[in-house]
Amino acid sequence: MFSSTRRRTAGAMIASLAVLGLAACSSEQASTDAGSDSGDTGSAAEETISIGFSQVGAESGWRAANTKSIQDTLTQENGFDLSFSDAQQKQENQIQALRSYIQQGVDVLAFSPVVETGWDAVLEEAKAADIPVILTDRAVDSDDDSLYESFIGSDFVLEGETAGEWAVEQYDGEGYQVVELQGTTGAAPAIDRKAGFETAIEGSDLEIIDSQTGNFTRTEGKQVMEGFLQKYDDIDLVYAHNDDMGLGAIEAIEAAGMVPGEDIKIITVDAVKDGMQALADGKINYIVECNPLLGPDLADVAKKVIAGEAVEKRIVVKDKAFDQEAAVEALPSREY
Ligand code: GYE
Repeated sequence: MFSSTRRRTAGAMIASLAVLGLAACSSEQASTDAGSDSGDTGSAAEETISIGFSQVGAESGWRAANTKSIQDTLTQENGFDLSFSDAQQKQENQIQALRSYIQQGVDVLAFSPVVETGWDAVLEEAKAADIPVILTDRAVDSDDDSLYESFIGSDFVLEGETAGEWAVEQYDGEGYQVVELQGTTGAAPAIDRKAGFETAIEGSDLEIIDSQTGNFTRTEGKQVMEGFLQKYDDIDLVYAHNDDMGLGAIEAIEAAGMVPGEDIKIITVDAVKDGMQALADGKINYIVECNPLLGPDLADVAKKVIAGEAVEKRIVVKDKAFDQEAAVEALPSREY
C-alpha cells in the first residue's frame, strides 16, 4: 500500500512540476492545474494490473500474515485485480493454479514456491505467453534466472546463522544436545535455515542429535517433538525452523512434565504474535524474525515490470532477532 501511494504521490509531483514549468509565468493557473483531477497524470500507470498469485497454503501464523499483506495491498483501489489461490502445501496445486492464470492471460504471475525445484516447465510456459513472473518469499532452484523478473524475500541462510550464533554464544561449553524441527522438505527456508544453523554451530560443542520435518505446522511440530522426547531423555535445545513448530514442541514438552524455555531451551524463526508471546512468557528463548509483509514490495515491483522499468533481481527483506526481554518490549506494537 505504501509503495503504490508513494508512486502515485511521485507521479502527481512530477505532473505538478511539469505544469509549473509550462505555466511559470502564471502562478495562479499553475496551482489550479496542479490541484486538478490526477486523471491526466500518466494514463498507463493508472491502468488496472491483473495478477494471479499462488500461495503456498495456510500452514502457519507467518503465512496468514503474508496472505493478509498481499490481499490488503493488491486491491482495486491500488490498481490491481488480484486472483488468489491456496495450494495447500502441494506443488501440483501450485502448477495447476499457475497454468490456469496463464490461460486466463493475467498481466503478472506471482507465487511463493512451496519447494525449490521442478518449476522450469511452467515458468517456460509463462515466458512463452509473455507473462512476467515475480517470486515472493521462497526461491526456485533453476539455472535460468530469465524465467522470473525478481525474487522478494528474506535471507534464510542468514536467519539460520543468527539462530546458531546466539545458541553458541549462550550455550557453548555445556555439551548441549540439539534436536531440529525442519520446515517442509525441499522448501528454500528449510534447506537454508538448516545450513545456516549448522555453519554457525560448527566448532562449538553443540550437537544436533536428530532432525526431522514438522512441515512448518504446529500439529506436526508437536508430533515430531513427542517422538524425540520418547527417543531421547537428554534433549537440551530445540531449534525449530518456525514459531508454529516451536509452539507445537512447547505443548509436547509440557505434556511430558517439563518446563519449556528452562528444562529444554527453544529457538525459533518468524517472530509472529503467538511466538513473541511465548518468548515474552519465557517458554521460548530466542526468535529470529522473518518479515511476512511482502505485499508493498510485490505491488511496487509488479507496477514497475508492467511499466517496463528495471527492477532488482533480488530484493532482500531485512530481519531482526529477539530475546525474551526484547519480546516484552516489542509485543505491544507488533503488527502481526
Ligand atoms: O517461516 C513459515 C512458513 O516461507 C518464510 O513458511 C516462509 C516460511 C515461514 O510456513 O512459518
